[in-house]
Amino acid sequence: MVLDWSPLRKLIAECSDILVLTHMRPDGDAVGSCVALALLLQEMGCRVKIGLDGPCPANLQFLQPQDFISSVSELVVAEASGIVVVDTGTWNQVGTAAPILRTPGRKIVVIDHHRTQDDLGGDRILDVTAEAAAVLVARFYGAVERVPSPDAATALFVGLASDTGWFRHPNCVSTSFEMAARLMRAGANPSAIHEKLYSGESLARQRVKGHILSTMKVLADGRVGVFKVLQSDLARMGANAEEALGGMVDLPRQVAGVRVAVALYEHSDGGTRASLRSDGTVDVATICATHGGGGHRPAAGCTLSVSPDRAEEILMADLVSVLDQDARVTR
Ligand SMILES: [Mn+2]
Repeated sequence: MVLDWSPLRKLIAECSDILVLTHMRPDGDAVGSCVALALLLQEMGCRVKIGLDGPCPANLQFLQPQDFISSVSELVVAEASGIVVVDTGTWNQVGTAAPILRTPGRKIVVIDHHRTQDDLGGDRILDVTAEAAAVLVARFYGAVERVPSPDAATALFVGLASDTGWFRHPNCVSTSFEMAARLMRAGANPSAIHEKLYSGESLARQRVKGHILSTMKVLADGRVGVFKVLQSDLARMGANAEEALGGMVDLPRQVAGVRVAVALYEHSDGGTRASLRSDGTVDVATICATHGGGGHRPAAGCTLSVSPDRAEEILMADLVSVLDQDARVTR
């Protein structure tokens, strides 16, 4: 898909101070894309800050340079005349950055690959076929004829590898490997990156994994794997929600026959954060959209203001209806 980069070029030309924002609970693609874009904008002569909703996850802090990154609440926002939002395009994902986006007089550009989009008040550079936001940032490097520095190549690789599940999810395409090869030539070291991202896991995280594996259920004739993590579980295991839960939703899909994985996390306010993954045949984004969430066909999420037990009933009803319809069509 050919993208028109002119809104971003215009923003760079007009704004000397740029703020880069992304979604809440930032993952590898969010932080990697932000860092790679910030490095490029700096190279192009802009002053840049990255604003995260909350702290940068510990395993992504190696992406540095840390002085780019602050939490949104600490930012002196008045200085930034331009804002680039990366890896999301919806109000419910920008978290504490929403008031900044609503402040009049800012130029805003959204760079995203999610299907669910709101009007954030600016221009949108969107490619829903891209496997990661990092793919789009890498294409912008190409559009301005610059090669990523080793730090930027590392950040882009983290984004690409994170959103493709290290090149094994259905969104991984031949050009994902071509991009990976280019990034390696530019200085990214996959083996070192994998080590930094995934080794050094806390004991609490291993305990959460053990809890999930020993309590998950397989429902709907073996087609859906579900697990729940309650606040009391986290307290018992000494685990912090942000760091202990990332990536766990993939676990039920490792069971033979499971086409959809559902992870249900109890919020401290009693509501439930649901994260869904499918093998690509089931469109979980549409299901999540009916509950105010969204995402991609094989990976989406939503928040329900009910208990995890009730959320399970609601989502299972949705999924069984889609899976049964699907079974009738293919039969
Ligand atoms: Mn992404």
